[in-house]
Amino acid sequence: MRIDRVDIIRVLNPFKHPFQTSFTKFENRDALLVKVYSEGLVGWGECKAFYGPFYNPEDNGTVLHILSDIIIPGILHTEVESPEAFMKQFDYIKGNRLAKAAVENALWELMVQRTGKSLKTLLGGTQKEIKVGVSLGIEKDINVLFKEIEHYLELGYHRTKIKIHPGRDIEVVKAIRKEFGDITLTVDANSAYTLKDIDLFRAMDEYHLQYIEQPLGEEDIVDHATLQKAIETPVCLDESIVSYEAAEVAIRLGSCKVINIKSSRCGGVYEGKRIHDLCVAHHIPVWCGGMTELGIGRAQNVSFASLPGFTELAHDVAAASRYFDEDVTNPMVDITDRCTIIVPDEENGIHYDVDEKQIDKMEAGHWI
Ligand code: OSB
Ligand code: MG
Repeated sequence: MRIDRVDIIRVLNPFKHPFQTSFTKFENRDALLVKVYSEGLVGWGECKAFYGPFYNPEDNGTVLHILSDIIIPGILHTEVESPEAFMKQFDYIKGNRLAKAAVENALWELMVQRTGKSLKTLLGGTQKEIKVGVSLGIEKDINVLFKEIEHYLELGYHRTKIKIHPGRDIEVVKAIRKEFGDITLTVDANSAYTLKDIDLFRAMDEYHLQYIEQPLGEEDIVDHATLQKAIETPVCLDESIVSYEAAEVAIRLGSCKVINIKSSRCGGVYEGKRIHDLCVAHHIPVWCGGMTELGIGRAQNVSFASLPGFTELAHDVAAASRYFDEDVTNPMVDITDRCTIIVPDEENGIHYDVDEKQIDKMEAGHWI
């Protein structure tokens, strides 16, 4: 693929309801989109970074630098054979995987257009539809949280995940169990605890959570192994799984029993698939995580989650309307009455076209 031109477009899409986590409160999805022009075709990639480095060490500012000063000059007016070749070319860049993934994702879109095959087919996806779960932010008033849980249970979401932080954890879990009984429930701590809290996590065993997501430090793999050995509930690593190597070490040390793969955090779909394959080989259940994506990233996550290992656990790939009134694809990603999302492929003919009018409306910056 000859790369003729690459644009970076910053868009702002307001959340319907602010999303509160232990690390920040999101009011807008502030995202960089990458538009890659190649031989008459256009491939879009959505960068998953946020406006500040409070979840990933990268943010929109660092991504803009890596893309405009290093990656784009490295590919412009050259031939890039494939996403894999792109990853090999930029292997010398340490970290900065969200930046790499934004372009890598756009290259997959170009491959889809060049071959006429769906991303599902190109990746070796096998599933027709994927199961959807919901991730609920921290609410000050537990009755507001209860209303949210009730709403998504009524819609049929396959798993309820709540965000926790110190002082707002086991009591909330206990109250949810009392109110909603035996629902499929998980908690996400986004690294808000340390091994000093081991007794708290022991006590949580009583509530039979499906898993506890990222209880300890975002760079930690060793303490999570100590924690996992001390509790019954499966630990699910999210932030810590930044690469194939990290996943390999986590599996070897027994740091978790479940992995949340966010392919972009690992450099893109190509790396994400390698991690998926590793987990399948080691019988580690996986699910596809989300970062409140806009439609471009959301649709790619749906295709990624059609890989054969993603069967048991529900994904943080919700309907776009879970977060937004409007989105950058046409149609917006939506759920079925079974609370699944159909994976676009050649057979069903479903695809999510990029809606450039919406992008123009949401545009907050443009770099060529
Ligand atoms: O930890 O999984 C996370 C959102 C932003 C950053 C990190 C996380 C999340 C979510 C929401 O939990 C996932 C989604 O629905 O996209
Ligand atoms: Mg998480």
